[in-house]
Amino acid sequence: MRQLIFSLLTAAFGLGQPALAENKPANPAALVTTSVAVTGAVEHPLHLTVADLRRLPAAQLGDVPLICQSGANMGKLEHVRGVRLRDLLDQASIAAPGHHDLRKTIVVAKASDGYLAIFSWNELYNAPLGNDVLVYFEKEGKPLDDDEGRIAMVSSGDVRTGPRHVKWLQSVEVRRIAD
Ligand SMILES: Nc1nc2c(c(=O)[nH]1)N[C@H]1C(S)=C(S)[C@@H](COP(=O)(O)O)O[C@H]1N2
Ligand SMILES: [Mo]
Repeated sequence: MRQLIFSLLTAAFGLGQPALAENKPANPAALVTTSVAVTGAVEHPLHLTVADLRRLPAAQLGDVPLICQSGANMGKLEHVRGVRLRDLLDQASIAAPGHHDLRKTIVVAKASDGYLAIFSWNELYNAPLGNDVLVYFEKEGKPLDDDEGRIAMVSSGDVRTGPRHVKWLQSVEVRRIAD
């Protein structure tokens, strides 16, 4: 009986199932990105294809559970491979002439559907979390499918990893937010 009630609840409310994505695009192929730009307050703006990313020092993550901002379990990313966001920023070299400039610097990751995720310089360079922010182009040894494009990003140290899982990553902009 308890089992029956549970089954009915599960059927009615989708309990125990990965929550349905809020806004799955009808045509993800149109959102696919094949390169990422590093722009803004940097000394050397970059425009990197997947082949370029493959030439940078590689970093991998094991299983990354995907937890939505709501707390819903959205599944997981398995064995992603890419480069650390920090390594990309080092290649571009953040322009920060003043002693206090870096602490007022944020990094805005933007996707081709307009989705944004934001990091502070302190998170990336002055906390363990920065080790696990990856711009990735491979999952389980294969290129990424259209559902997240050829290039994506994840911050696997986040408590809820959904918000800073950026599918179809297009650009990374370095911005100073205060004077
Ligand atoms: N570019 C882009 N990335 C995105 C989103 C989005 O709408 N656009 N949705 C986010 C949300 S809300 C979640 S929970 C995770 C997982 O979404 P998925 O299950 O649709 O892959 O991706 C995140 N990344
Ligand atoms: Mo989400």
